[in-house]
Amino acid sequence: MADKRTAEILKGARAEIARAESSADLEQVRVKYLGRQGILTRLLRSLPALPAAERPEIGRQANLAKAEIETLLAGRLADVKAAERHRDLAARRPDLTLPGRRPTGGTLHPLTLVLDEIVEIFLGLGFAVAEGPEVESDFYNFEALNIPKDHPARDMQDTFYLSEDTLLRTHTSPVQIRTMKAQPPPVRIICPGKVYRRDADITHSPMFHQVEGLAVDRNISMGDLKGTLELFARELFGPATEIRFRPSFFPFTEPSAEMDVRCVACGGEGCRLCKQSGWLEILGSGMVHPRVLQMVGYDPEEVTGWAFGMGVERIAMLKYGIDDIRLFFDNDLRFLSQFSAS
Ligand code: 2NL
Repeated sequence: MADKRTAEILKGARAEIARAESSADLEQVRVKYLGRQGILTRLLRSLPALPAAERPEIGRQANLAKAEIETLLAGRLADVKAAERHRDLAARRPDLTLPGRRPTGGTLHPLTLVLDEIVEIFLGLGFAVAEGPEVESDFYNFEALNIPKDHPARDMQDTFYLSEDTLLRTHTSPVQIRTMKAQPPPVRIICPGKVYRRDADITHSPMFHQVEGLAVDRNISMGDLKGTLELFARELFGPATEIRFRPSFFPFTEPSAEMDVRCVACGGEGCRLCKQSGWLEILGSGMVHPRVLQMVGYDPEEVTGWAFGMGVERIAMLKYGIDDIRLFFDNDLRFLSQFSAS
């Protein structure tokens, strides 16, 4: 025979569990029936006071009721939690109208910027760009440039040799030799590219960049050289840039001259950058040595020419006030991202 009180309690609990909308509601129901002062708890606690004949059956039914309520609470709690999660997700829909994260744009390497600028100036003057191999023969790198066998530049100390006769070019002059051997005068070219020397400190890198220029034609004079390079300096460093030429020596030019520009840091006052001289050396140049012209099959009685060479790293360091050449090759974006075309 079903106990009326247990049946009532169970009926009430089933209805309340079914109505519960949240985990908080369910907790209230649990406390009401199964808590320390809960209705069913109190019934179970009062069993010992019942007549011995009724005690087992009422106890059995009360325990069954307790088990059912626990099962119903757990089941409903799972449903309610799932519903709560759905409501939460619906309330936090992602905003599909938010703009995306923009990819950061790259910048040109400072050496590329300076190299391009130098090349553009000479393209504007009617020069053509010529390129050639970085692995060269002794002939193109030294012999054809009138650099004798015992010259210090040929030393193992300064040149990367791959074999007795092959090496990494130490300047871009071999490109000019190749161009002259391949075509008759006139020639007006610039040769940008990588060159290699066994040297490494804050102003020297074992690989660096050079731009050399060459003009060969009838009646080419030192005056053409000075005028061209003065114009170049004013395009690169500004229209008021002062220049000066100093006598120098290279085996492949005679006469030879180095060109200085007014110190970009102090304007000529004298400072650390220009070592108190007020001037910065930016390139070497000269009239192409007659023996070099002969070696490529040109007649030095028919044509004359001039040539120059400059280090791109050195120009970039002066232009941007960079004091350590290694910054160009460390690939540190904190350094590289500071340069942009202007
Ligand atoms: C420097 C000096 C120079 C040349 C390079 C040259 C090339 C040929 C013939 C004659 Cl094919 N000369 N190049 C001439 C004078 C100077 O470079 O300080 N470079 C960083």
